[in-house]
Amino acid sequence: MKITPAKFITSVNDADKFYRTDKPVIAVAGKSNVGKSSLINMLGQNKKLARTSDTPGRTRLINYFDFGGFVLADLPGYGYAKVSREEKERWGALMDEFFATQELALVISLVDIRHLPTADDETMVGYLYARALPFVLVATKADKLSRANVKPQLMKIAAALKVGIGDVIPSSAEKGLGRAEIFAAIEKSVAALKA
Ligand SMILES: Nc1nc2c(ncn2[C@@H]2O[C@H](COP(=O)(O)OP(=O)(O)OP(=O)(O)O)[C@@H](O)[C@H]2O)c(=O)[nH]1
Ligand SMILES: [Mg+2]
Repeated sequence: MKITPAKFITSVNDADKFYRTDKPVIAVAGKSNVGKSSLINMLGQNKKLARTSDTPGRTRLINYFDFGGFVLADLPGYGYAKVSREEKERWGALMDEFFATQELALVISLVDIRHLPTADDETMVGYLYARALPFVLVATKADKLSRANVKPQLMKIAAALKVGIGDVIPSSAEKGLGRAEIFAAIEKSVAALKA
């Protein structure tokens, strides 16, 4: 697959405006502050591609990025306590529309490697199963754990989400860890789409 320098395409907050393309679309999902935008920047090797923030809830829109052979959609995070009920409902409606109408090659579902998955993480993965969407789990911020703790923590996360340990890719946006494995999962999903 040809990988060209990644480029921002558009931001949308409305189902009418979901980006339509012939390229495979891959969504990046996860709770607020888990590191979705940072992961996209790591994959694109450009720290200015997607806006990251220490403040959770930074990405409120769906942001699309062109990676040449595919398009990544940076989804607004879930589980951010400080948003109003209306905002949560708006988020839920937008996500339902997104998963119902945007054709996806893969969902990259992120969890924080330091913690057991939250109830919202479990809901997200359950939703992916229910919709029979192809997905891969990425455990972010692996640089924050000691090396010895990575594998035991991956096992706990895999068990909680009822997937095999091979289905959880450890990553670190800081260190560039997991980049090759994530690209391999993307390539596989794109190939499956064409088969
Ligand atoms: N140490 C470390 N910090 C990370 C990593 N990935 C993200 N962060 C930090 O975590 C914070 C949140 O990262 P973002 O990429 O903005 O998270 P997000 O999931 O896009 O958040 P929202 O857009 O608010 O949903 C920032 O302070 C990042 O620098 C990582 O792999 N290692
Ligand atoms: Mg973000």
